[in-house]
Amino acid sequence: MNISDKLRALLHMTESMCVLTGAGISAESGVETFRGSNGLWSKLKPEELANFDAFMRNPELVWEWYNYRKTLIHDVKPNPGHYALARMQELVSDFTLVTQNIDNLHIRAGSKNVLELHGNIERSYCIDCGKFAADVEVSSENKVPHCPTCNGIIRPDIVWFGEMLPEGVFEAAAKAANRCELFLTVGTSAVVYPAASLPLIARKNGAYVVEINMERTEISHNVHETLLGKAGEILPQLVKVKEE
Ligand code: BV8
Repeated sequence: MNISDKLRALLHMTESMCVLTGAGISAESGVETFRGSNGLWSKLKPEELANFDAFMRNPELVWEWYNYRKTLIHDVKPNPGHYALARMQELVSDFTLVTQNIDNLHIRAGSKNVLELHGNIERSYCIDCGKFAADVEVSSENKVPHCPTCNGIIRPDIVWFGEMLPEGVFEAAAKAANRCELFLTVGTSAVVYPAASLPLIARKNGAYVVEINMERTEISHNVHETLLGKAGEILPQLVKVKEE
């Protein structure tokens, strides 16, 4: 994959970068994406599971699904794409990493102050008193965890469809997109809002917007460059250029 002169020059000089990641960056760790041919949503409909009504109708089923995903995630490791972004954060003074992923792999790779737009599968909270629950154990005996303080139902700390994003997180991400010189959108199909509006905010602010994906997406016509390939192979090359 050859890096354009424009991107090479920008990588050398920029001190303000914002990166948005989606499920594609975790694909090489073995975590299924959502909308790929054998992705998670090909078997399930988001409306069936990833929404509050579905949870209240059948908390056991939704917890079973998240518990299953949690065990999958505990068995995988960050890949070179995650590590490259953690390294890039050390090289760029104003660096913001925004993720739609809930798999905690950026944090495990060493990235700091990650803006988690859709929550994190390692966190849960009580829907009645709001208290955060430490790592909840879901088992055949305890299919729906309850709050030790008020006995309310505990839910995964994940943003479901139709739910607001965590207070202030999207606003911080939009600010970073609005001031950065270089914006990377990595491994996302860019169909979920408001996350998918971030590359467009960056473009409007005059940032150079680069998409890294295995295929073209909904916003490919709106970015300056699309680098087709694996995030785990392309991102380390961008770090190498930055370190030149
Ligand atoms: C909200 C949590 C305000 C669950 C998720 C109509 C039009 C526009 C918007 C809407 C609309 N109707 C409703 C909305 C809003 C809705 C939305 O955007 N819907 C879409 C689907 C139309 N958004 C919301 O509801 C959001 N909240 O708007 O609040 C509000 C409040 C009340 C009422 C109205 C509005 C909340 C959105 C959060 C939803 N939660 N998941 C869970 O994860 O279990 S979304 C889900 O999709 C995941 O979180 C995921 O992060 C996200 C995006 O998916 P991607 O990460 O992009 O993954 P995908 O599989 O799609 O793509 C992977 C890509 O990687 C592919 O392009 C592939 O080619 C590429 N790839 C694969 N391998 C590699 C690779 N790339 C590089 N290297 C590789 N190796």
